[in-house]
Amino acid sequence: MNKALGNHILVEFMNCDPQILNEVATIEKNMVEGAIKAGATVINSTFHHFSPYGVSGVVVIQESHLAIHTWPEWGYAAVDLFTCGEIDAWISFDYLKKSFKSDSYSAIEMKRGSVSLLKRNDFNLDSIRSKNTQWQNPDFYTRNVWFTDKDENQALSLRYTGEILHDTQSPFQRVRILESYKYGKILTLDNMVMTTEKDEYHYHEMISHIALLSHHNPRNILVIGGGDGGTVREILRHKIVKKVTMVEIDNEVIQACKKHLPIIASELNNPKLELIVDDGIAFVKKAQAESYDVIIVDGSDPVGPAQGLFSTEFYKNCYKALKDDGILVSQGESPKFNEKVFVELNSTLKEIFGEKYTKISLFYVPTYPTGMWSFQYGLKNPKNNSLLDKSHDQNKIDEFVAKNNLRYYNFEIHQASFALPNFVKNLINSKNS
Ligand code: SPD
Repeated sequence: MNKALGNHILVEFMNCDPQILNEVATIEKNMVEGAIKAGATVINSTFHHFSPYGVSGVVVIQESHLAIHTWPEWGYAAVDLFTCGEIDAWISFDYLKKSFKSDSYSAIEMKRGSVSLLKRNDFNLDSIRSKNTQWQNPDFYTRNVWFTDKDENQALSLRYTGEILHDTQSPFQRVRILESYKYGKILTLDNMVMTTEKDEYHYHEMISHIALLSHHNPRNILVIGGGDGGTVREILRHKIVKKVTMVEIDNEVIQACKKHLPIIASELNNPKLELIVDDGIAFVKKAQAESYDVIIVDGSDPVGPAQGLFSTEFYKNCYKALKDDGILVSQGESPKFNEKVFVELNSTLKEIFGEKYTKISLFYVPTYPTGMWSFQYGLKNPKNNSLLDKSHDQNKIDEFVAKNNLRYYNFEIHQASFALPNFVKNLINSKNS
């Protein structure tokens, strides 16, 4: 028989379980176990999930590689099992077929590197051997499992351990907590990054303190969304605040964050907080007119349960529920990642609050796609607050920042965040022309 260096099995797994094909951590585990069962030595694994669907990954083994690309929406996985030596890749094949619950498949087996067609080179083995002795095969393999938050053209990837600390499908969305290497634990909703332990303060300080330190007397605050608790934690640093009402639709988010992100969720049991698990859109619709000094919309992106948080009707109801000198702050999306929603929200707020009383502030979140994010403001009436006239009391802000050891927000950032790059000005103005 013609001798070959390697054996390559190209597999089409069809009618697989679509859920499994969309689970990057499960697929990585199955591929690594499939390799080990065949007797291979695993060196390294690199796996990515693509939002919303699909996983790609490779397990490098001492005896070549196993690779996979999945299309969960088609129940399909393309798998390459490339081995050399005595490894029987059909063992991996059987294991993966069972793991992915595939009920139909096709496979082609090819010999790679036909020895009769190749010419062997002679190396100076002595020099190679002396280098080889310096390399030691690690006792453990290196895992490269990546979480990716993306649209069809750009992405943000975070490497995580492959362990999923929490994973539930609530009636509204998939709630997961992953352990990343660089940013600690990450809360993801429907495969989008919501917050991480290491950079959450960028978002939570900015969503709260600009409005609360601009308003002359912020006593009664309403938060829509914000289930992780970070926004409430920041609001409650302001001793002047008497009451915070938070309306979060998804109890799963609250419970997962209380358990796994206790620093972010640390004030969710504060007696000044009334925590209502309900639909924030319906809540604002029924809210009494002129009742809140500040309304903060800490929603997720406009897919799934947060879609209504970007509607004109919702903001009209917020306007009504604000006191005469009230301020609305909304998670405003990114002018580089979701231009359309960013512009639409801005024009909705302009329509309701008036162009002069609508503002945008920009800030940076390393774990959101593009890193550039915004909060958008609506002022019912410019009186009694310094958001428009920039008459902020620097001493009061400096004192507050120092007392609370804030890590992102400060006096200069407060002012500078309203300075918009020209491309952003053009974006929001093009909608009006
Ligand atoms: N793509 C991220 C949008 C941010 C949504 N809110 C984050 C919640 C933090 N409390």
